[in-house]
Amino acid sequence: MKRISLNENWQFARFPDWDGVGAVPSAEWENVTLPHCNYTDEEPYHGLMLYRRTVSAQPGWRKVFLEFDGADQVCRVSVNGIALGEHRGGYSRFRFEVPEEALQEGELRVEVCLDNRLNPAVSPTFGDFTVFGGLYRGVNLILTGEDHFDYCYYGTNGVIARASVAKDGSGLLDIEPHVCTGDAGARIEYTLYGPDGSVAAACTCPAGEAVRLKVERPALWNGKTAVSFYRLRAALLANGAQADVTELRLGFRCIEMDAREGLRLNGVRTKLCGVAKHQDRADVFSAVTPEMIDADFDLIREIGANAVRLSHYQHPQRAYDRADEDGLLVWAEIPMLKMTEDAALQVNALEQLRELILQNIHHPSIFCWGIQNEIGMFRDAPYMHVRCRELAALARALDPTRLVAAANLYNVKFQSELNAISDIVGYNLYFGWYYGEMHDYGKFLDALHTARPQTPFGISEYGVDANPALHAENPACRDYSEEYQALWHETVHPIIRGKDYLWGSFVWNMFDFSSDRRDEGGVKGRNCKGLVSYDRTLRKDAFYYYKAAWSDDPFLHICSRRFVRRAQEAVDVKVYTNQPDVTLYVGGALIGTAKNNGNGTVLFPAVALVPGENVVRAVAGELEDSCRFERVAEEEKSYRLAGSTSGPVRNWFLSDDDTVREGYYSIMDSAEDILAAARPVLEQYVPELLKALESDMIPLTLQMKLILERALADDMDRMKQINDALNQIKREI
Ligand code: GCB
Repeated sequence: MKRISLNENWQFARFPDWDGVGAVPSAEWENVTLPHCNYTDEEPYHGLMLYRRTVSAQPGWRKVFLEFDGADQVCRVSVNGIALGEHRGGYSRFRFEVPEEALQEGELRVEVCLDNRLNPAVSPTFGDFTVFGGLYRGVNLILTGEDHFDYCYYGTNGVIARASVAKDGSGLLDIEPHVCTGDAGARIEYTLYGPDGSVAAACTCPAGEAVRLKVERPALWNGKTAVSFYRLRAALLANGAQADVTELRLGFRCIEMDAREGLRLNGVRTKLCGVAKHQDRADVFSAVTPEMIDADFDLIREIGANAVRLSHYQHPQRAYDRADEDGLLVWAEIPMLKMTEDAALQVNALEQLRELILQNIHHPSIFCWGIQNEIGMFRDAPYMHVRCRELAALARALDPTRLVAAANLYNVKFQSELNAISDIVGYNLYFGWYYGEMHDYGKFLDALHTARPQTPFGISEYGVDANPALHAENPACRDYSEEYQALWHETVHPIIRGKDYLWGSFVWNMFDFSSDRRDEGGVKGRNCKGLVSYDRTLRKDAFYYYKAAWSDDPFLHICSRRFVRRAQEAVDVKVYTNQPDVTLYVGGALIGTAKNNGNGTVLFPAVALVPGENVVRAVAGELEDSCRFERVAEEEKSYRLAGSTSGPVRNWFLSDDDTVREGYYSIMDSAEDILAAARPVLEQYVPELLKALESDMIPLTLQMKLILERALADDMDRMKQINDALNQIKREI
């Protein structure tokens, strides 16, 4: 097999509808190089796109395939006017064979039509991330002879290799080959090379047969402790010659999960200290290069995480490769975020799950396949349970060696079926941001574990937004300040760390990411829960909190360094570090030496500032960090979110006791219950919101109070009127 990049010399145009494909005016064609993403923040395009280029076919070419590493999201391909096929789903690899008659014409006119409009039959149909569109992962040409591995088998290399460790410690490699050959006697020669390059196992078998290779005492892929790789080479022997060769890098390791003790990697208890990531970043959006992916993983290595949730869809191969190399355990998943009753959507979800698993099954880093994220946001209905069981069954059938995972949001009832289908469950928890207080984690997690002691739970997401231009001396919920994010993680992480029954957690999110539906915290189109900025140039303070908790690389970092202009006479100076103590100087004068509190933090309370410039210097042995604060007469307005009513959590206008009337509805009920019992109240007071609720724009399982707080901002009078009206409607007993 030979691969040739086709990334150069494309033309790109938007067009109005499928019938208008041939009618794009020539002035509207733009020359582009792949990977290409057509999205901009100013113009988030959701529509039809066309890419075209020509390729001159060489006389010796026998079998030719077009390879797409991801095309967002419904993609139709034709060559010389002959339709090759359609692929649905923006994140997996797929290939189409170029037909003989096109090859004979000598010139291949390749046309790729893409549609990234919301499509009820293609996942995702909802989500807090942008569906960018485009040929954003490049295109290749694959050339083979007449006999070859089946490169069109769900985008794989035609060799599916499942590695596992048997009870006696030996490594088992179950190989399922898929070939295209006219030779009934074709055979495959398998050679498995060990980490040192020597042959660990080998055999030659009929090409249609599944095979098991055994390695007596394999060197294990052991996460961050050590990674060992094996290389499988499969050579197809057909018609008396070596017809095709394909290779896979893989590893042997054993993952076990226990509801009381969490995860074991190769028999050793390993708590996952993870971060989640989306694929996109500033300027290029989804069209990231391998170098950019590497830079992201360098930051994940720097922070010291041992796991990564590659959310909420299949990522490019480079990401899984890096996770393999860095010893990170990966939660891999399909983009299933809203499960409607549309049967075609389920067909597509199953297809995307099959592609995810078959294309990535050889990566030792992947420990689970995620089948859904927060589908309980909209409802928790029996048809969803049936479909999740179908997805879980497919994952288990394709890959009996891995766990099936699901991520639920906090209001999924503990005894819900949604907690009973997968092997492990993660809760996405946002106490102290969307609801509740940051200290609520402990209570919630213990109650969850007590209610379902048999289910292995982890935290699949937790985090809060921070805009690093915003600052607060007294940080408070939803002020979007860098300080609140840091304080929040400092508070929440030790609670999570202290729960031995949790298999682990993933910070939401390692990086800010694009979400074209958002406009908050002073930044449009972004989710700012990242520990690192969208352009990757800025590590927020919370990044260093985790670095102190997870990394052994000695460092220290003075917090709030962007909070330069200070109106206070004295300020608390906080240093994040993994060193035992830190000495602080301000303007050259020694302030003192203080101890690490065991949570990565050294605090110097009430450090006096002189008017004007104050150079702050923190020292721990050889390590040093410095920044400058400027004492000013008045508070710097730009540090606060425009229009915010300053700091503290928005206070509710009534206590819960005044809101709830025994035996009657109130805003403390779920939107679902209120819609069923008191729709006219919503129609009278909030008709727009009612529309949004009825068109599935807002999760119905959320408490009405939370929804109203967001929808009505500070219009407490209207909220009170609604509550009063609900208080008149009696509950059916
Ligand atoms: C979630 C979702 C994730 C969002 C996140 C948030 O629970 O799973 O996709 O981005 O919350 O920031 O609200």
